[in-house]
Amino acid sequence: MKTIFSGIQPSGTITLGNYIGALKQFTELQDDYNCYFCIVDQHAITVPQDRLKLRQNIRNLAALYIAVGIDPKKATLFIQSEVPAHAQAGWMLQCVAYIGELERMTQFKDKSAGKEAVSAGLLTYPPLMAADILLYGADLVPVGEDQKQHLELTRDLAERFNRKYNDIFTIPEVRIPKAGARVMSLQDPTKKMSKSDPNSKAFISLLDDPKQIEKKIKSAVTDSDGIVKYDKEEKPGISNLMSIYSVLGGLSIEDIEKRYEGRGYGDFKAELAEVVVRHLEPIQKRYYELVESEELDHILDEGAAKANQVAGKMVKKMENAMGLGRKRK
Ligand code: ATP
Ligand code: LTN
Repeated sequence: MKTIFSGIQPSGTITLGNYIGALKQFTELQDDYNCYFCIVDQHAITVPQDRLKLRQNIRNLAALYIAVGIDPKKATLFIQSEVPAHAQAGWMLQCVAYIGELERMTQFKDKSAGKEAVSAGLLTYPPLMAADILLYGADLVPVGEDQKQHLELTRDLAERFNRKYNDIFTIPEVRIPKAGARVMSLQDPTKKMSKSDPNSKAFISLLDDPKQIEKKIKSAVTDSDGIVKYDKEEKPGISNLMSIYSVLGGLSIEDIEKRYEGRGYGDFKAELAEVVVRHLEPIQKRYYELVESEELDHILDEGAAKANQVAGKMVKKMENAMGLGRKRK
């Protein structure tokens, strides 16, 4: 069985973008792959976080992973900071990465733009991400399109390490979903929907209640011609809403165009809100059962134990390859 690794930052409430771009794919893959799904809290502290909120977000994200359908019997679910191998391997890979290539990452450029105090961690984020993936020998990494560049760098670092030290890493492939790889902001359809957007109208959280969902969809920015037609360039707002409809409502884009022919955006938006609410209802129910439960702690304890075992072995291999520490039998 091939191995999959992916991670989500506990940096806010999970959005429809995270769900369509990442979580939903995960549930479809767990039957056919040996899966590791990680709550990457060490990545989240590359930008300022409130400690109490971070703690809560970690728990919420763990509960959401399971609420959307990740089965802990099939997949390993764990918290990054509970597996020290990530920080260890991250450091070693920082020493393999070049500053120049890290400075070229668009996520670094976006997140550091205009900021006075930028943490060194924001720059060295990709080697930590590479560590996450390489520690488990992942063959495949399902992510949204925004992470493609980080995956390319991961492959470069793995190849460089294999060449320079010892051939120990599997070179991972990226897996981008066909539909919904990039869900856009509801307020600015040229920007990706992001859970750390300061304007909460820009995203739908998986935990929003029906009223909030309806409101946010109603106030989503579209054009003014009132024709429900998919055209990403000329009509990015309505096209984004149509993509969401298509993925969650199970209709093709053509079917949606036919269905709303001659009807305005009002009708379309009202029905899209219904589709989203219906899709999220069972997820939210399961989430509230889980979030404060002991069951969740058991799952995370078991996940960390399994991950520590696998990742600890790879750290030893890396240290051996680089000549760190003492020789052991
Ligand atoms: P932040 O706003 O804190 O940077 P984020 O919302 O971009 O966070 P991440 O934790 O960085 O989310 O990403 C988790 C996963 O969700 C990744 O696989 C990422 O590619 C995917 N993802 C994030 N936003 C979107 C989006 N708008 N459309 C599709 N996939 C997305
Ligand atoms: N960088 C990713 C989160 C992330 C990740 C990973 C994704 C950290 N480590 C390993 C896949 C595999 C993000 O910002 N979305």
